[in-house]
Amino acid sequence: MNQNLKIAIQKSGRLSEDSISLLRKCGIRFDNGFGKLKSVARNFPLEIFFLRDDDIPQYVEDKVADIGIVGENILAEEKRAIEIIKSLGFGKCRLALAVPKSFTYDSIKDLGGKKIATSYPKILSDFLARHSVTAEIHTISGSVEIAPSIGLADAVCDLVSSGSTLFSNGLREVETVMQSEAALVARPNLDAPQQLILDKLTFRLTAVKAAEQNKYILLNAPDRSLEEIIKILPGIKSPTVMPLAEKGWSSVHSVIAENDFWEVIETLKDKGAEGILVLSIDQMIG
Ligand code: PRT
Ligand code: ZN
Repeated sequence: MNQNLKIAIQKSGRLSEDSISLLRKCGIRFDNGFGKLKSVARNFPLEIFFLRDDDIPQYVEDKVADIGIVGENILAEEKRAIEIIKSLGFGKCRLALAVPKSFTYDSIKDLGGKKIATSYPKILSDFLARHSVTAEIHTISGSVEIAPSIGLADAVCDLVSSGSTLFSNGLREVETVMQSEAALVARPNLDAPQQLILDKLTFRLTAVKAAEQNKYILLNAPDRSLEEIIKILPGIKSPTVMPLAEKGWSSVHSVIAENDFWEVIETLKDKGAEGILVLSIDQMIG
């Protein structure tokens, strides 16, 4: 019996590179999907299937794959019997409503009776219903942004990341329908061996993700401000403090959150810290 866990990831598109690199950061070695449907990892019981993103939820539900990496936008539209295990922090975008610049838009009520082009008809119709707006939804599978200029629709509901596609098509974003990012999904009730492999994989993913959100910091501090500096750098348990050969100075090692990073550095400098080194962390195990 095949005891591997099967994961479906996007073959070629916006999620491919990040999905592959995330698995690699988890220490899993495999050939990428260039021209291939499937690859077997060399050092972890995982088979990787390279598929179109839209097909991934169905493949997971139908047991062709056990788990997958796919955008939450697709999961929300498809509503398959699969579970979200973990959001992965890449492929971030939003599904948004946009109107031509000439459209006078004050509130969502202005979309009542209008034609809206989208590839996400279910999410959009739920959203409109929640706001008690009735509009005509026109489902198209690609190039949604050109629909208003060719007279196919009055407004669009499409994925946006930088906003430049909307801008260059003369459209203005007016409502956020949903926020999305890539997520790890799984079929419910996996067999015990597959569940065990999934647990190992999520343990590694959690360590990689935690590491990405933190930095390792080393600095020299004058002993007179050591107490204050330690307060700014709580670390995982508490910072490591070691005396330097030069009297009156200590070396402090700690972990800081990527988010507060620059602010923390500035405060540390104000307190007299010197020789500050900041390093990336590969894995962080709680
Ligand atoms: O071939 P396959 O079916 O696998 O790929 P695809 O072409 O359907 O999907 P792909 O690779 O474009 O997107 C895969 C997933 O990436 C989506 O399901 C989202 O979860 C996520 N994602 C993140 C995005 C974007 N950002 C994004 N900006 N998906 C699409 N876009 C498109 C959007 O539709 C619009 O055309 O990019 C354009 C807008 O980008 P900005 O930067 O100009 O705003
Ligand atoms: Zn697709």
